[in-house]
Amino acid sequence: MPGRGALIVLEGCDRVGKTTQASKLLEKLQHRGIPTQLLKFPDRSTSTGQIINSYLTRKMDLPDKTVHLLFSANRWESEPQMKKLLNSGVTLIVDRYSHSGVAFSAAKNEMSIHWCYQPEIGLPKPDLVLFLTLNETAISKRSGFGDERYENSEFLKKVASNFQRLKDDAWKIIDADKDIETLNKELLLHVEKVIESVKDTHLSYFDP
Ligand code: NYM
Repeated sequence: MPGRGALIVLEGCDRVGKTTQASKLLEKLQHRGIPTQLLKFPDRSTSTGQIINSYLTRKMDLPDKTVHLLFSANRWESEPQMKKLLNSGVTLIVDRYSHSGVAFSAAKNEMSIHWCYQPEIGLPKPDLVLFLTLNETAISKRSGFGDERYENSEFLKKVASNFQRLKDDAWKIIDADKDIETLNKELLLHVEKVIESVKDTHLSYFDP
């Protein structure tokens, strides 16, 4: 029995390099023969994902709580497949997950962190959250915002402070102000250690 795969999540504010790092991790793990798949939330290809995409690109308005629950439903759509893959030994590298869900929605002031967390209860809990950070000067040197909702500095400051309140033992805070390869090597060390340490354990779930 190969044991179960690890649930590894990349989190952090916009433009810190999560997507680039996630695909590099996938490439390296697969190259080493470790069964791995990449997931990204929101998954804009599903039925809920298409509504979320219309909302983010300002083609549609929706009440804040509705959108929050849609982001969560978008994760629940993948939950059966995630469980199946993890339990069959596939490691999942996930670009944003429940923590983005809570940190972004709670930054709107309409909903508390506690309220935002409730629909996440029961989803598979990450074995490792790689939280990438960048100081303001480094962020300003990277390519600019698009025009999706949430892409403004004031809002993202609130998101960043919410993220700080969500940290737990599974988190590694990583300074992302490094070249792509150096950063990837650092992440890979954490990822390989976790893959090894969880393989004979049960998957855990977000609890109340
Ligand atoms: N976002 C992402 C949320 O507001 N809630 C969520 O649950 C998730 C997963 O969507 N600004 C926000 C964060 C981003 C936006 O994500 C789109 P991306 O990674 O830029 O496609």
